[in-house]
Amino acid sequence: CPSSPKHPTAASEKCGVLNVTKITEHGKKVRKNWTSSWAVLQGSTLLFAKGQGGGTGWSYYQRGSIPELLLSLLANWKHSVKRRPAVSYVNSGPVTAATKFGGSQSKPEFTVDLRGAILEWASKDKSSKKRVLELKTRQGTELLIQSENDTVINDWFKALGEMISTHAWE
Ligand code: I3S
Repeated sequence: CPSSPKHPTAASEKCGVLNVTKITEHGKKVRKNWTSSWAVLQGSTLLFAKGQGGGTGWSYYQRGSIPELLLSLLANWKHSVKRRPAVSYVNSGPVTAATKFGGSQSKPEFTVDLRGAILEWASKDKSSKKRVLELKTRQGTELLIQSENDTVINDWFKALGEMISTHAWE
């Protein structure tokens, strides 16, 4: 999984930027709020990061602005050096997807349990956008996941589908 400058420690099966909105939470319809998020797929968990975009190294990278990317990486590095504890991470507890997910730099906005989830291409009545996946979890959350890029969304469809079938009976 390619790491982003903002999430250099994320080690996972797949990650990248996706547009996402919840449409149902705990079985109840919620208002759409499309946001661009850094998504990480790890095992049976799909995580979305808080605060993607707006001045992150990754957004500079996406825009192709190398000088800004380098400055941002340097700023992030200085920041993480300051915040890094003197003792290393040995015996700091189990390393889970959530703790690996950007470490001290960001917290997951929300996580999705893929066990027993249903994934399909969203019908037109769910969104006017193209390339939209609909993900329904056992917990009664429904998400729409979208990308402007065909390859990106097809790859996510495949990866999520594989994860769901792998963990379906857990
Ligand atoms: O399914 P909807 O309600 O037509 O979804 C659209 C709205 O949520 C809209 O927000 P407001 O109703 O707050 O203006 C969003 O801006 C649109 O993006 C939503 O539709 P799409 O078709 O983009 O998922």
